[in-house]
Amino acid sequence: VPTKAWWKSAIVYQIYPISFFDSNGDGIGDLNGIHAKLDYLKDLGVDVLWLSPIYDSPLVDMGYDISDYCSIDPRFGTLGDWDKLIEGVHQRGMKLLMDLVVNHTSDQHAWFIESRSNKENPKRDWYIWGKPKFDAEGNRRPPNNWKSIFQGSAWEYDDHSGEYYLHLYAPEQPDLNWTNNAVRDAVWDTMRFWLDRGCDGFRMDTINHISKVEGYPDAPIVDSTSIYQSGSMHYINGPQVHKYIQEMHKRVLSHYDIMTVGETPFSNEPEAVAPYVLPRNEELQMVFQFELVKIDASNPEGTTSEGNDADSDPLIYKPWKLKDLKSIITKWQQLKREDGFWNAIYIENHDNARSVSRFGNDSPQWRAISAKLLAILQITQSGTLYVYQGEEIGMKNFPIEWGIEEYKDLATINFWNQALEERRKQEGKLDVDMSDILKNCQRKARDHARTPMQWHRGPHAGFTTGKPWMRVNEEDNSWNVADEETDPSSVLSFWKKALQIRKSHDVLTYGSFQLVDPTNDKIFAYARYLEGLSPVKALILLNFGTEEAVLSDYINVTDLKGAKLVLSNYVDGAPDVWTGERAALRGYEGRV
Ligand code: TEU
Ligand code: CA
Repeated sequence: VPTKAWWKSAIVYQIYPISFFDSNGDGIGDLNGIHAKLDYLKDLGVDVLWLSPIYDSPLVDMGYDISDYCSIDPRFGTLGDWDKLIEGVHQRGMKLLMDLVVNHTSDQHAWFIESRSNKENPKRDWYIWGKPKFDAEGNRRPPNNWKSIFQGSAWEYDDHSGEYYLHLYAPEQPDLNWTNNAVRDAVWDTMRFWLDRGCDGFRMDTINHISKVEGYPDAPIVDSTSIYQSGSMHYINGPQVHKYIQEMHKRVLSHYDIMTVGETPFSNEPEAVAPYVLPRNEELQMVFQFELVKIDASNPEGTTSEGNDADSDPLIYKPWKLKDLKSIITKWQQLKREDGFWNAIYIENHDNARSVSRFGNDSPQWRAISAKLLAILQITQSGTLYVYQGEEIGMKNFPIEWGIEEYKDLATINFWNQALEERRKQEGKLDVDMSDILKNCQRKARDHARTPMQWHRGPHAGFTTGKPWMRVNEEDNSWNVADEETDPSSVLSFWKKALQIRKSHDVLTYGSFQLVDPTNDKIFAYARYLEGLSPVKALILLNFGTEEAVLSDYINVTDLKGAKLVLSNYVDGAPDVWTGERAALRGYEGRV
């Protein structure tokens, strides 16, 4: 049985501040807006808030491009507002995590401005600079062939010094050089700044990218249609990464009672992921692995990977199979439990489309029921649970009718522009059909998670009294907090109840996990066990389709008869289906 800890049983709620609540009518969510909703969050059953970045930023990548780690962007508020917020959070017995984005800074950060000012500047080596190469025809080429995760080369040429700098993400997000001791010291200082001010921990952005293979070797050519190739094998879980995180732990983390969660994209190998988390390594408490949220990402042609790494294009849709969802969840639930591995449970965040649209069914008939099914899926897994803003009210993707102009994310816009350019070149005309690309955006774009929170009926769903920075998805219908709060059968009411059930049954957080009826391709069924003086067993049955589905014979239905139904997403929770020979579940029915 895993040891207990406050950060293990905590319910974390991710806030995407710009779209949460606008307190002053400028169309941008802000810190005072979060403060105004603390009672709502407390009432929902949340213990910890994680704020996506609110630091000074040009917002090229919506705050994941930071120009000053120790100040608040004026659009979000002031340091004084932050102090007031943390006080309000602590008064209510909650905690607050900040987003630590230190693989890269903004190109507007003072460190980078100095670094690029000239080759002799002491900060030159704080970033990763490389000399140009020249091809046979004498054309200038970047130092290697790595592709940026946001399209194009991962290197940007700097005219002034005649060198390139590395940016794994956008050109406005230059990568810090972690081999430089002064860089690491500056990061530790930044962390202490927030911890000493009262912050309760960090979510660490792309923390498995911070160490690159020495010499920045070329990536193998896998995609013959492109000059730039995924260099992920040279920077994901790189050679020094554990040394750096252990240093962070020793110098900073170990001095505070805090919570830590690393983001580790494009890495699904237990042998590569577990070391960040295993307590004996003294690094992080848990990580966000990407295997489940990449389940519907396709690969560019010619690659052999399974759609789970940096080679896959997250914007091209590939249908997912329940079989894969079952095996991915089972794999992580069972991973190295005896060694203390601990999971972070999530299916939504600001980088993914809405879960009810991806894993459930967002048609009017099934939306509420399937959103509740996904709540059950999450509250019955072992690990620390993360709920994303709007998930608790069943927010869905915005409609296919919205044109590309409603999409604001640079990843979406780059994806669109690249396809547009290629097609125009290929077809030799400006007016090309982009409907399939728009369809992919409608399913997969990060934008769907970023529309303003829907608070109540009325203009812009109560998010702002001004003009929202991004269009509100559902302006005037009943999918909003106020309506759902008064409706006992709403998705919101269900989440509240479900979170209480998780909190009052340790087996759900700490129990072991056993897949049941493994070959059933309609139902995801599993059992959870907690040993101890009075052992507890929970059985979870989830039907992922609209049709009635039946459990395989070998499940002992008589065994179920003595069981107590603790949670169901159907109002008439305990019908006679259980008295029959075989247990049947109605469309999207879920039971604990
Ligand atoms: O995300 C890391 C990550 O790999 C993402 O690129 C993700 O898979 C991407 O959305 C695919 O399009 C983190 C942040 O969560 C994300 O918002 C940032 O854009 C990114 O880092 C760069 O800081
Ligand atoms: Ca505002």
